[in-house]
Amino acid sequence: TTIAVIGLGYIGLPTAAVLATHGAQVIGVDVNTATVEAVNRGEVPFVEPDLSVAVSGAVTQGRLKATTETPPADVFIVAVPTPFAEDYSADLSYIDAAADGIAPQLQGGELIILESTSPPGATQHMADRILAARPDLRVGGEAGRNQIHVAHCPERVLPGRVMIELVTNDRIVGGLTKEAAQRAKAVYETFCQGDILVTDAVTAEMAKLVENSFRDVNIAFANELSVICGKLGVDVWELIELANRHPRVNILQPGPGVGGHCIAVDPWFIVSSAPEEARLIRTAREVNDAKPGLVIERVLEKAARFRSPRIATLGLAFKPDIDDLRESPALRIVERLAKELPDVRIDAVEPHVEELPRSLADVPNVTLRDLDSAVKDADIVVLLVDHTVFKNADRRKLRLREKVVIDTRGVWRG
Ligand code: SAJ
Repeated sequence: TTIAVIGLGYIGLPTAAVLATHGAQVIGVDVNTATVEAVNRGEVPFVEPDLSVAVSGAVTQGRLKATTETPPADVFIVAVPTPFAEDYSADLSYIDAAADGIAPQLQGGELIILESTSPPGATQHMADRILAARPDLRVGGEAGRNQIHVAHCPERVLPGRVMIELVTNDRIVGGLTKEAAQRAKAVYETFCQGDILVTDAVTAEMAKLVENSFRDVNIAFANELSVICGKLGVDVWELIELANRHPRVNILQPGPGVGGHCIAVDPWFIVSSAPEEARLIRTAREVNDAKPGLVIERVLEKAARFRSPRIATLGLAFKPDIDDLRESPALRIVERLAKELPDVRIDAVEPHVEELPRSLADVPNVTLRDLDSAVKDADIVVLLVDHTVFKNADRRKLRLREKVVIDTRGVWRG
């Protein structure tokens, strides 16, 4: 079988590599020529444990190659970004571009799988777009040469564990037709050890969005508790620890906001497709999005007590022990603090990166420094990410008692 994987990003490239390692002939397609060239050299343009070995192995064996033009194939897997537009609806332009590339290559009989996280109806939308370009083809109906098969199979892997979770997670496969779902199931069975659960396309689209909304709503509950506790003078982390001793209570951890490219985005796809009904999901998003602003207010309040304060901010990543700064509340907080306090020196500590991201690189009052020296010089220490190195730091040596400490993750309690 020849499989074309459209989009060689965080999901497409690992999927292409895993398919190739399990016997398929895989052609990766990406608009970015630098990505295509890197893959053809057997290299990976981003950090993901164990991915490099898989890609270089597949390329050396001649099972994986990359190109900028969509080739003919038996199976097409679309793994392109679906960002949200300004009105919070999904921007389907990358899916449209992928469909436009696939349409002219079809001969009938192919299977097209959408893997990108999508709003309800996107799989049907992609099929409609292909059929508009190819009125000689059809989806469903009697079996025949001019029939194509379209399915949705959302990815659910956790960044940092992609190569493991691709193989071990259960997968949901939703077909526009039953036959499409069965064919897609057969593709994933070649490498997936988890259960493959078959449904229709819209249910599969919703399943992915609902998983991430579930987490978002639960984090919002913890974040709202932290604001209430701030007002009442209660230690929110102690409160949660105690409440979680109840056998049916499991509250998540509050923090400076919710980051990443999934949990902070996907709930909006549900809200924009049912704006009147999705009240709790919308409010949870708003609660979580308000959190960085509340942290900033607290820092400004403390800073006003000093004549010329110096601030150390700990962490820029969107979650612990990774180098991923995309949609990171910590990064946003540092950017805004630097703007609000142009005369204050801010020392940003992020042990997982070697240089400041572009948005901070030219900001004159922000410097990337190591933990010890940044804290030593600081009047105010703001902990934004619960990296293990911060948790394990020797607090006495850092003389934290002499500083104003704002610990948004509760790692330095007690
Ligand atoms: N967070 C908290 N408190 C918590 C847990 C998380 O504030 O108790 C914050 C984190 O700091 C981070 C954000 O939430 O800023 C999201 O982190 P995460 O670890 O919950 O999730 P992601 O974004 O890395 O990956 C999620 C996963 N989805 C679920 O767990 C339901 C993953 O399985 C999905 O594949 C991924 O989204 C995706 O691609 O959709």
